Amino acid sequence: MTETVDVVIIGAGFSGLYATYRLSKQYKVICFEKGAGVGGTWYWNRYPGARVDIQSVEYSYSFDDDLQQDWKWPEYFSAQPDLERYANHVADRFNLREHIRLSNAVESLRFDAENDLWEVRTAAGDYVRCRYIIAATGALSIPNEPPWPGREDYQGVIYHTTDWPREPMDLSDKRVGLIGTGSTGVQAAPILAEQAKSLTVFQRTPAYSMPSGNRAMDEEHERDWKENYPERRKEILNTWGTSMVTYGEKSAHECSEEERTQVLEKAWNSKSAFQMQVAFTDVMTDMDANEVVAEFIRNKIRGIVDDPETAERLCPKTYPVGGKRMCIDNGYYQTFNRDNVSLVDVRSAPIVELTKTGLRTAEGEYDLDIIVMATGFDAVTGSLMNMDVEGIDGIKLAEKWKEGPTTYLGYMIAGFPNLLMVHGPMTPGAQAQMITSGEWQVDYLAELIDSMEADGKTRVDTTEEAEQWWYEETQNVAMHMVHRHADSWYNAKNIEGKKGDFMIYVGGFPRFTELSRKAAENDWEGFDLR
Ligand code: N01
Repeated sequence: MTETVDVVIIGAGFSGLYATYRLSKQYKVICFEKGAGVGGTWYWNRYPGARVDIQSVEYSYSFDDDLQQDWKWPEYFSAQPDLERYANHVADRFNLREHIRLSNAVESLRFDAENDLWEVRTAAGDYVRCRYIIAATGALSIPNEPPWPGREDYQGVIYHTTDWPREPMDLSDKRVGLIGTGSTGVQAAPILAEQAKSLTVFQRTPAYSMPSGNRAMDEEHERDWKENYPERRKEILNTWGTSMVTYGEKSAHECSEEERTQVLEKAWNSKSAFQMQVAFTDVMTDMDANEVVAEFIRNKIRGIVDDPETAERLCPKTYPVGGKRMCIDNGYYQTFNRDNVSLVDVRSAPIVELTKTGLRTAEGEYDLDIIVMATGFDAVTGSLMNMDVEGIDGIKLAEKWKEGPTTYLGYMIAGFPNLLMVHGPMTPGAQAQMITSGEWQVDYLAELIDSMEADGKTRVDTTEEAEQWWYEETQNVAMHMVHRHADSWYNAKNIEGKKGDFMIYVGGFPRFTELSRKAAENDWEGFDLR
């Protein structure tokens, strides 16, 4: 028998869980989840050291005051098990499991234009028809594994960080190779170094990272947040990255050397990587101002790492601070002072192939028992592109997006009516704290659905003109920001062969929400309602 529901939600990560909560109050909802548990990112990413890089008092749901008052975070920056526990608690507390089907990946979506219904087919054989799809598929779900030759010859074990096994592993007699030094590699390195016999870090581009200052939650801090949640949550929505910062009031050029150091020392100890980006008014728009911050961080690295040559190799010099997601670490640079850790530069001598016993770079061979790929993700579009999605007139999403994604405000794709996205391409993505910005987007989409229902509309699409406007806004805003000088997953330049347009909106969350609200208030301008 064919099931028909109002809304199918794809993904039971933090946004999908909230969408399930929000929409199941009024509508018949099914949420399909590929994993065997809820939590999305925090279900899959269980590599050693996996931990959130925003304080948990902020990186948490705001939709239910009892929840935010009751829940106790054991540390300032929660580790993966605590975040997964939180996701499970939310699923249980709000009875969401009755709507969620685990281990059930959506394989295809087909729009039936005669009836304004989507046909959803899943790996477990479910076939469901629904009026709306909410794709909460996550920006970072499809692993990027560079196709080095020789993989089948390698006799050790390879793990991408997102597929780390659930069972504990004894690494004490293992020679581990870690490829990649983005946020993931920077978190994994210190723990792998402690656990493994040896750790070789293969670095192509060094990261900017600052200390998290993580520690057990202190009662005073927790009480302060819990007493002030309503105002703080509101304030957060008005910050560039939906995370609490204190905006610098002066340009870096207006400050004396002494003032600059004072401001930057404070930012360095602030427990927020976004703080470094707003320490002066022009860090994210002026390359010279940015260089002041960059050199401050390089000097910190030089001060931490004992071997001057290694320190210099760890210093990022080819792109601006904040151009890629800045990292926040628990002893990353200190790791390179250990006797069992070495750093290999694979920019000057790239990895050529995997061998029977390890890997070969252009300069030498490395024997490794385990290779950890912290090589990032086919970000933003990967998960939707992996499904067979067919819109009006048989148009395939893979075909439409083959040169790169286009969307209207990140929520909709022209020709794919009633398919709504959270954290879709050209939303602020990880340039905003994902739980809060996800809640905001879900509320916005729920408002759209509610208004359609109230007006008796059955179809919402967008137009190519609206997509073109948003494309230009997204690319233009990036041209005013230092992001344009960095290759990263924000502009798809982390994956060979991609066009390199910005897939992340870097104009800040307040501007994104302002434009979204303006569209809603102008009778859903840019949305084509029928
Ligand atoms: O991925 P990345 P990530 N040869 O793409 C390297 C979020 N996150 O998983 O820079 C050699 O940033 C690549 O080198 P290069 C956060 O939003 C959050 O680390 O391309 N190296 C780079 O060093 C983050 O931005 C949290 O030159 C290769 C690394 O692999 C996002 O996830 C924790 C290579 C990939 O870095 C992604 O972070 C973790 C090759 N062929 C992640 N290909 C928290 O909240 C790639 N690399 C804590």
